[in-house]
Amino acid sequence: MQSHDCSPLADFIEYSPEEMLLRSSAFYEDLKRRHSIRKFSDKPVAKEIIENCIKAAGTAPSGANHQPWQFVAIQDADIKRQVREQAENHERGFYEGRAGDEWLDALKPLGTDSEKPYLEIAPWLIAIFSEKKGGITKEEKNNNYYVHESVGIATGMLITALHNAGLATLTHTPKPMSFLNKICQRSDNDRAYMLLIAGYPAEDATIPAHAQVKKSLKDIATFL
Ligand code: IYR
Repeated sequence: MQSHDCSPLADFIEYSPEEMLLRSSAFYEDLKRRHSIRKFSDKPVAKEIIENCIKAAGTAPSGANHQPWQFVAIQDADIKRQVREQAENHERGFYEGRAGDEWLDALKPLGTDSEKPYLEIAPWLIAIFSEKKGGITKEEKNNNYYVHESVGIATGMLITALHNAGLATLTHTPKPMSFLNKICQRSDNDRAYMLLIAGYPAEDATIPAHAQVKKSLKDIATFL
């Protein structure tokens, strides 16, 4: 290996094989309770909880450790209203033709439509952006690498952190999403990646039966 500045791995915790078995199984049981919901309560969620979850997401691995992501956490009612208005505008175009029949058929069992009241009701919207140029510091404008992969991993970790904190989430990708740049005051260097809705579920929140069908281990994994 080329010489480079480094330090010993000091915070690795080695569990016994028994503990690992218990931990892996307990984590699966807990993550199994994560469901995307589309009815949120307006019950407030403290900013510090969202900050901690974003910090957790920010520990994700990334290409050359450039951390090519930006999280814009929105709780301001007026900004949420703008997001809803513009997202619904785009979604109407999508549901009224742009999607095409095959896509609309695939969405039928989820019961989605262009109405997105949760964009105003949920306490937090987190707009996730990927950065085209960047670097190890905020100021750099070098090439970023594996941007999609890196931001995807960080987003997955954010969803997991929010679930672990006790919050329900929904991933939302209005198409196109570029309207988020203006609302969130991000430059052309940023590309809107996903909008996460986070909060408490409404009392009448439901999970579509379709979303509860999970492929079995043998259908998603091969052991060689
Ligand atoms: N963005 C639209 C449509 C949509 C697309 C997929 I793929 C989904 O899994 C769910 C919805 C909407 O949010 O309604």
